[in-house]
Amino acid sequence: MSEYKTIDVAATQMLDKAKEIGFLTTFDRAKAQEPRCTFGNTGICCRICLQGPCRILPKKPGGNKGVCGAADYTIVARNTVRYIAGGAAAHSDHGREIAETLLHTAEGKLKDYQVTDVDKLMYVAKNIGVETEGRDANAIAKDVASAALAEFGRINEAEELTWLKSYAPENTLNIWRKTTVMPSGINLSLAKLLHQTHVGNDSDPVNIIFGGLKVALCDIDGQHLATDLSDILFGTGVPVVTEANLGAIKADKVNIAVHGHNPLLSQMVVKAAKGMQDEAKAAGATGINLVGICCTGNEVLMREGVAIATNFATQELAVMTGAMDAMVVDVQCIMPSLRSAAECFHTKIVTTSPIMKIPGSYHYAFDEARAMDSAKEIIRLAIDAYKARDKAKVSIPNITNKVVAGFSLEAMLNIFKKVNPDNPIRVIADAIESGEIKGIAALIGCNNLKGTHDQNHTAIAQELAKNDVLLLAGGCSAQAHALAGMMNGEAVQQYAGEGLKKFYARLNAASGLTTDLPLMFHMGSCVDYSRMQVLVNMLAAEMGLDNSEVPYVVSAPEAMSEKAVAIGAWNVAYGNPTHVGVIAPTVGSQLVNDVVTKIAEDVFGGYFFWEPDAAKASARLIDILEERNWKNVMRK
Ligand code: NFS
Ligand code: SF4
Repeated sequence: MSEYKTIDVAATQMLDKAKEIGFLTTFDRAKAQEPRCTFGNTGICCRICLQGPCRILPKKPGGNKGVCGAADYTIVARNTVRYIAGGAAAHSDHGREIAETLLHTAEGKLKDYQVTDVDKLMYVAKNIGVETEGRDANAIAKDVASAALAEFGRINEAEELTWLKSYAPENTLNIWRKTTVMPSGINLSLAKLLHQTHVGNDSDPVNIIFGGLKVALCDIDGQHLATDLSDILFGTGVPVVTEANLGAIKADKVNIAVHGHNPLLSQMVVKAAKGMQDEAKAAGATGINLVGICCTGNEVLMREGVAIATNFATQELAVMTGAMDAMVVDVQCIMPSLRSAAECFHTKIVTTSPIMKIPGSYHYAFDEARAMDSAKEIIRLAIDAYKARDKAKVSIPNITNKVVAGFSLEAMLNIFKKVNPDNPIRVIADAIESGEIKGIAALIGCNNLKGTHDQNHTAIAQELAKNDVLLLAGGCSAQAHALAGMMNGEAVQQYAGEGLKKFYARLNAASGLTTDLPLMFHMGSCVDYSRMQVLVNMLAAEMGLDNSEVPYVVSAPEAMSEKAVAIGAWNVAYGNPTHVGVIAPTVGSQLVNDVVTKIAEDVFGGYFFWEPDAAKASARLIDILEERNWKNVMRK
């Protein structure tokens, strides 16, 4: 067992190296933060106005409320929904950038981008009600992009968000309408929520939570349009075989990591690199090697088969190899400490977004109008850096694992089609109804060093697989499985129960792929989680169930970011039982905690539960699936 809080062997080697050179990593910093302040940890610290911070001190006369009189439930509810606001802002702003790029592409203003996936364009256009008959792709793309952009500025509260309305089942929509959480505009809902939680405004915890859920639904709306429009611009993922872990960094190559979330730049870097191998060779390397970290990594993995270097908690360790020439970052989940790590080596950290700069790092303002040239210039920076690489400082863990990824919903349905050409989604419905598999679990979310890096991700996946649960994965969770060698057909043989093995055998026999299907279907980045929800919606329709009756659960064993909170919240609103592996800062108010873990189920069918122990969490997830199956049988 590693002396560090990680199960990853490559990470352990690099943590040893960090220790040797005296670099304090996020693992050291996580330790230094312990013990945490109980007020903050349980959510009963309020800093919403300058009279704060106010803490709830129940035993002190006058201390059981904040200076303004806010009770624990108000403080906890406000803090929680402000996380959701941060997450929804990040996801939807990402979506807005993609939408603007598609619009400008369709208008012929951006020469380096084009409509790549016309089938997806048609599918999306039809879903959201854009006319396609006899129109050319750019005209349709322009309307689709405009419809996406209209989601942001709409202020007529009688109208509803287009993506939500077009994809969610009628029953679910009606629950949202009845509970007044159905949003009309993304910006409006975000502004309203910040207003609602201002000092001296709403103190009703339930009303505040409903405001938060409305914004969480904006989160999935922004996510969903980001996915749809990224697919249109860059293509929809198809199965790819590649590798994962730090061994994907190559000593003889110019290594460039793309890190962050937005594919607008990383896609260009991948494209540009293909034509620049000779420049790398002229500098003495054998070529250019691209690797991915976090969700930008997932985006280019899905569409281009780029290898995964590592996930969130271990991003600094990619620099520790001494062979990372440039790390090109865009937005979100990028540790500011990368810059200090880079100082130990020759690595260039290149920030590219006007809202994401790191003092002391190299800022290259990415310009979509000259995207290809920008990408080339960034690659040249890396090639220059390579020339300054000190070979004596290079040590790359010799660890990689085979990865089979690229499972957009379209790619999955194409495989199911080989088994059931008329009704592909029936393939899963049959397997559930016959008891071959217990249901589906989505393994999602971040790393959180309150626990051990990747331990619960992998442990829960293994336990669920053993119990015949079909696994979907995304985000840093998917990367955890990939790093650990679980995202391939061999892992099915090693971990799956008999039922799940049979299910896979049937798919493998028909799939026509050159490799066996992996233990979990990697559906993309966190912004792509709508792919999972659309699958559940289809399954509900096929099985004649409400969304909240489908044997489907969600697990974020190491949730960390505000985005993860927003994602969890819309999953609950969609009817999905949602496990979070860290104790949420809602426990400081019994009332709020009960609302999100119990009462939510009566209203939406979905609810949260907090469970840091992998064995207990797995057992509960399996119980939930069994209970839903049992109820569905009884209903017939
Ligand atoms: Ni999701 Fe992906 Fe990772 Fe968490 Fe961050 S990269 S968007 S937020 S840490 S899974
Ligand atoms: Fe304190 Fe109220 Fe201000 Fe919060 S809003 S910091 S509880 S006075």
